[in-house]
Amino acid sequence: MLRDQDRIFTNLYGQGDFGLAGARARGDWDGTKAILEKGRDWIIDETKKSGLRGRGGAGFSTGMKWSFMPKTSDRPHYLVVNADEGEPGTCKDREIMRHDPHKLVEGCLIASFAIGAKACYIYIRGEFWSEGNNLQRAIDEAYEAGLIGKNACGSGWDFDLYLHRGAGAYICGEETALIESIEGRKGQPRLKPPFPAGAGLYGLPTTVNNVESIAVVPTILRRGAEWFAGIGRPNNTGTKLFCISGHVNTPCTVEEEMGIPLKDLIEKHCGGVRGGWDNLLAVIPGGSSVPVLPKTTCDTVLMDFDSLRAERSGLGTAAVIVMDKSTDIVKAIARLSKFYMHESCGQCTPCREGTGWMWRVMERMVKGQADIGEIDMLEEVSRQIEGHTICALGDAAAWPVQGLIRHFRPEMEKRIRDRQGVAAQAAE
Ligand code: L3W
Ligand code: SF4
Repeated sequence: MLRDQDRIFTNLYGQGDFGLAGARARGDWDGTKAILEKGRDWIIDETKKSGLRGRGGAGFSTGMKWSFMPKTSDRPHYLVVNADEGEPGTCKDREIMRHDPHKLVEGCLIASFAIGAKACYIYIRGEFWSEGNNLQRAIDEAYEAGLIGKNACGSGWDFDLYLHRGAGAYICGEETALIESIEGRKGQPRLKPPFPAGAGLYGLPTTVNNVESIAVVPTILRRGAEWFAGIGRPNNTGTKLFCISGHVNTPCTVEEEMGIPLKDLIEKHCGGVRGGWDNLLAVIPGGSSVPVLPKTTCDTVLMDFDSLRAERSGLGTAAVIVMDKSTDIVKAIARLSKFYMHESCGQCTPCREGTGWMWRVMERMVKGQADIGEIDMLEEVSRQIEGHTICALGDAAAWPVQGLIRHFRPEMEKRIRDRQGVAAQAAE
């Protein structure tokens, strides 16, 4: 369990003032100038040493990503913060922006300085209206206090921060679609490479990071990389926000150490599974894009990138969706198929056609109106989508279906057999 003194987002539950006075009382903006004076290389090295891996889903090393930015360049560089948080089940970045926006603003300054960016755009999900207002207030306060703007914190570095509100498209959470959207175009992902570090916003070197990744940086640099690296497990370090929803007694967003057992997370912070642990059917451990896990795996699995990958699922956004035995698991995954079909931007054929195809077959699976052989065909189609599209939405649509077939095939077959039995009886 994470010790209280190791929590970064101590005021997550609205106990504190989210404004500048409250933030300063919690230690934010303390010694920021001194951090900047240590220089870009120090900030990047320290972030690498901390082991911080991106909190938006992919788990890519944050320090490494920053090091991809050109070291010397006469062209503008940009930091873009992904605050779109569209992944179903995910509500952790919302908590940061609602209760602790100054941590993000300070992180934006430090990260931008490290990558040589004098401007940063925070792309916030349009539905986060009041969170956007809190964040804008924090930005305004930081300008007024001289913490950002010209000669930010007295460091000699000029830095501007802009809030950009999105308009409700899930795909705009994909980093290159997000960049297109800021540029005023339809949010459609770009082919990678080039990665944003080479050609991003307005074709210029850009780093895109998740809100949580940026908001933890000031504390890491103040307390030291070793402190952060000492929490969690090797290659899976630090504290992490988990958002737990579904069939638990008290759904919540909580900060814990990376690698906490899933069972502890649910029992200690959410009052347990509705009806008790034995009433658990399955858990989606990282937002709707990662494969579902059956109870037997949930009994022992650890909540970190590598442990969940070893179980052929993923930490994703650490949005834990708990389903008890009352859940129609085939219907639940079919609903996700509908979501991905709806959110596909339609650029590439495997995703545009495949997501619709999977959804239609899944709908028939829900009703048992399918042949047993179609389960294999469904799996085969999901494999045709996975890895054959421009962006990860294709994978995200394929993986939940694959997870369902891997762990709940008997349930799918039984449904088809039951339906065939009813039809045969009716025909007699
Ligand atoms: C330069 C290279 N940069 C990789 C950068 C790349 C990106 C980051 C990770 O997908 C996942 C996805 C969703 N030179 C580089 C390089 N980069 N190689 O590193 O890249 P990548 O391609 O591994 O992932 P991605 O496209 O960022 C993100 C999953 O997240 N997800 C849902 C996300 C939803 C949210 C939300 O609501 N907040 O984030 C859940 O699992 O499926 O697998 O920056 O440019 N050689
Ligand atoms: Fe668009 Fe889907 Fe292709 Fe991504 S995978 S670019 S969402 S069609």
